[in-house]
Amino acid sequence: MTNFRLDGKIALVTGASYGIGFAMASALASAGATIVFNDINQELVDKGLADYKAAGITAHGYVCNVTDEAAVIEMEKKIKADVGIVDILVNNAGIIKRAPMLEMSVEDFRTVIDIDLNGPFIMAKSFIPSMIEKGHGKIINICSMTSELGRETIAGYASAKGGLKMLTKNICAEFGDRNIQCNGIGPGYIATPQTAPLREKTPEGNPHPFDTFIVNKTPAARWGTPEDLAGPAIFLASDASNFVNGHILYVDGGMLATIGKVPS
Ligand code: NAP
Ligand code: GCO
Repeated sequence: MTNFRLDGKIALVTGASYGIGFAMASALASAGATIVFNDINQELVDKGLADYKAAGITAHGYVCNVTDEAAVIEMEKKIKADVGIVDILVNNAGIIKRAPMLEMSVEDFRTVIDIDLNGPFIMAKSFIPSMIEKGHGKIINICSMTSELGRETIAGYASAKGGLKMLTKNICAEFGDRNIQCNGIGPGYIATPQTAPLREKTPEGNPHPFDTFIVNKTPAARWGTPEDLAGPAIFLASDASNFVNGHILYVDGGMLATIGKVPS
């Protein structure tokens, strides 16, 4: 019997006060996991705790910046003492900065790389030893369409997400024989605060040109929702995926399968 249940498992989802992280954490909870999450400040953690409670989920929240190795090591110790050894790590926390490359500061490029790539490295490095000790572990890195495709104005983000795809494969290579499965989820264009600027209507009340572009380029003919990622997250967090490793599962409504269609 294929087991999609997560009863008795502890799942840590980074940056999960809202958005995709919140939706994936809620899905893992529905499959039986105990939910732990972190976010960048206490206000966001408190908001997340209240929203999880409203959803009937007793979550454990921690303030931690994923780019701060000392803080991550401290958080790992606290979680182990408070809740237990983390079985499932979802590296979800991330930011994006949009600017033409020649106008993008090196500082902004470095900041995106730090949060979107160095952060998952620091988190995995800090949590893998206890997974080895426990005899199993699941790591799910939240990649992107831009792990495969470039787009103007997001040089730092695409570089980070491309690197995150390869970090995923490297963790698979180094720890597969320790019963650790490290896979990625590559969401397509999802309606969250991160993409809100791309969906704002024009002053005339018309759809944002990028909104129209994405709907036309996606075979599903719609933006994804955070809930579209629930099933893929449960699959990659569960024993049902124990022989899946180093794989990036694109949840994109079919976008990567096509060059797009002529606008009608
Ligand atoms: P979001 O709405 O911006 O949420 C990201 C979360 O991560 C926020 O809670 C954010 O806190 C937190 N965060 C940022 N920097 C952090 C840090 N240094 N340490 C800890 N937490 C931090 O983004 P989203 O749309 O839900 O996306 C979540 C993940 O999916 C990201 O990795 C994103 O790149 C990826 N993704 C998104 C899409 C999409 O279309 N939305 C598609 C593909 C991949 P703050 O509020 O303080 O920033
Ligand atoms: C952008 C978007 C994308 C999405 C996502 C697509 O500006 O192109 O923000 O980067 O967030 O990563 O998979």
